[in-house]
Amino acid sequence: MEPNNGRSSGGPNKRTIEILQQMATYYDRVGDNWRTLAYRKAVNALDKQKELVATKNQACKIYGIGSRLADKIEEIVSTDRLQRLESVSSDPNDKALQIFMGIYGAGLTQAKLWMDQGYRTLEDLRDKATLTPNQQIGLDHYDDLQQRIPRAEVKMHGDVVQKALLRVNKDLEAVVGGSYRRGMPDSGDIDVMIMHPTAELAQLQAWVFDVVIPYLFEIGFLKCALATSHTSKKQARTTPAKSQRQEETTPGENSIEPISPLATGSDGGSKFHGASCLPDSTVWRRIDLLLVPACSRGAAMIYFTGNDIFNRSIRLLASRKGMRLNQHGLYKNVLRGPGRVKQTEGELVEGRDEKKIFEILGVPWREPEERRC
Ligand code: DCP
Ligand code: MG
Ligand code: MN
Repeated sequence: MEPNNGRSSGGPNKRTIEILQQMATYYDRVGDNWRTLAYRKAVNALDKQKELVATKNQACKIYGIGSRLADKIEEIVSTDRLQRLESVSSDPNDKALQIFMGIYGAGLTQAKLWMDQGYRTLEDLRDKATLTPNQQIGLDHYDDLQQRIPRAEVKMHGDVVQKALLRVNKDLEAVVGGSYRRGMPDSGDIDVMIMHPTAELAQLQAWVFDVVIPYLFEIGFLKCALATSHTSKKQARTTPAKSQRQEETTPGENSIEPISPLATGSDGGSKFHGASCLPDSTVWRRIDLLLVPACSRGAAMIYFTGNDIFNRSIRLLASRKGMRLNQHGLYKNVLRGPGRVKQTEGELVEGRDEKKIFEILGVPWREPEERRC
């Protein structure tokens, strides 16, 4: 197995990947899920090619690349540029929109609203707009929160959480998931799963929400809560751009439930979103804590390791086999009505063991580093 950190390897299609990646980022920003997915799939597919893919014909033969994308690949290779990308990135309104959407907590809708009110720059917002407390934080820490976090620093944030957990119970564990667990050299945020060999959710909530999080605020590590499933709905409504997108479905994949990380049901909450800062630093980072009951450790590991595309495909596969996979477990005998809409929860087949879930689904085990699509 070749070690691959999930970033483009610098192979023969490096330049094409670079440009397609920028298109994916653009579509992601403007909330076009379907194109984002198509571009990301093409990036992943190209990254695996050992030779330069130069023509439409060659590109079309690759699984994961459709004919329109194949056209774009040919354009990039033959002209070293992509007109579509240049037109989107030179439109001043689009630039303002992208800047606004870069504010943590502001999605497309909010960004458009600001545009409609005549604002075009961050200074406009600072001076003239009425912002929610979270938007204010997003604006004040705009540059920090935009930056990717180096792997070593992600680990240090995880270590702070781990230390705080040990003060409460010696078996509590902080496992850093997300892009970090997939081996990426840097991350957009810090995703920490909080687990214990036997504790169920209520116990974890008591430890984490009542003791650990207040302590982490006290020592100045946690700076603010941005949205948490534990607090009132009102606070959780300031939804980060990422999760807004998660709630939408993609054409052709509407048979799986949208992945909604803030969904709580009646469990009283199992997530905390906020910002954290290391003792000797002034840079605020985005941090997500996920409380994982012992019975769903494996399912949560899969969910919180991602990536999102891998999660979609493994969930779709489960649903095709009459099962259902979510962050709590793998369920069978799920009754589905028209449009494959779920009608019953089904019976839990496996939740604890990540490998067993793969096995039951008949999916060969994939190391986190390989979970890219
Ligand atoms: N997740 C998902 N579907 C989504 C969003 C997230 O299944 N739409 C899961 C998979 C992700 C994990 O949650 O890996 C953490 O989400 P992040 O948004 O933090 O994404 P990553 O950690 O993968 O990437 P980044 O480096 O941008 O944080
Ligand atoms: Mg992450
Ligand atoms: Mn996250």
